[in-house]
Amino acid sequence: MKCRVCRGPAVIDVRRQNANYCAGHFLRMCRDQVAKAIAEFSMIEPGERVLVAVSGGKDSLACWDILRQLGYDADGFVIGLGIGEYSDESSTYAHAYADDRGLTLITCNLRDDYGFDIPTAASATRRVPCSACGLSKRHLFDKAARDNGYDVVATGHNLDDEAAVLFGNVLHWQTEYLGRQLPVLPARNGFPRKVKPLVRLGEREMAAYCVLTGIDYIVEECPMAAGNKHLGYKEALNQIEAQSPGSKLDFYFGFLKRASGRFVPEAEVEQEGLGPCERCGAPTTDRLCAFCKLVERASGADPVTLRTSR
Ligand code: Q46
Ligand code: ZN
Ligand code: ZN
Repeated sequence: MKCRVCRGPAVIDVRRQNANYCAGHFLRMCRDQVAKAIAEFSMIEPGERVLVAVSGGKDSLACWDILRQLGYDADGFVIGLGIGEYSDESSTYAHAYADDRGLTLITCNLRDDYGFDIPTAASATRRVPCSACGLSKRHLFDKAARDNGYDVVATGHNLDDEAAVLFGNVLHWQTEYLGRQLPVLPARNGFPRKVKPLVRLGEREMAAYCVLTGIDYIVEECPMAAGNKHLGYKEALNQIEAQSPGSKLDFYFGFLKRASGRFVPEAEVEQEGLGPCERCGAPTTDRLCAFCKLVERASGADPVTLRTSR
């Protein structure tokens, strides 16, 4: 196996590109792909301040690392979700990455700051944990960016994530989601732009990026993800990709190029009639936003202890 660029010994193959790379050229390819995505979708302008939503996993830490390598002014933000040992351990990795490099990591803790955690929220709302979790994360990322003067929030969603979400949305024809499934969501109502700089890179490449650059990350998956549909969609797409490398990239980028615009009007209808939440100012169609309603319901509930098999 020889590196596509220098013909030296390769350490990784990227089947989608039909190419092998040595460590140095692999890392350069990752940075180039992020730079390409940023330019292609006008994600970040020079001089803008970026807040990276960090979980302690490979994708968000690699995203933060690559943005800094590319010269962006990027700080991190981590939320203590209260998902048992998993959350404690993930936060430790996020802090270690920031401390080792002298970087700024803003923190927030659901239990300390809002009086609930994800297992308790899931039980109080009788909905799947990822629903309360995703809602809380989106709200708190926005708030942290707004409170601290960041222009852009970057998340570590990679090509595998985006292709799987698209697959789920197409399978059920969730057209209002399809209109919003873009690598960039523009700023609105005083909230920052949201960007996904890793959309051109896969999960396996992000793991390799971390290993090759010595970034320690939490390898375990969130215990509350077990059985969620997203994982099933990822597996299905992995099977297709194994038989036909490049399918995920074609699926997602083909959608962006040829179809996503058709669904934008439906997503815009959703945005109409938004006013500020009475309590926190976040955009909502109701008196209180979904996060403030969640805080009301979950903070009064008895704490649920997470049982894990670990
Ligand atoms: S942390 Fe939260 Fe994820 Fe765990 S509960 Fe679901 S959304 S799976 S990225
Ligand atoms: Zn090389
Ligand atoms: Zn609110």
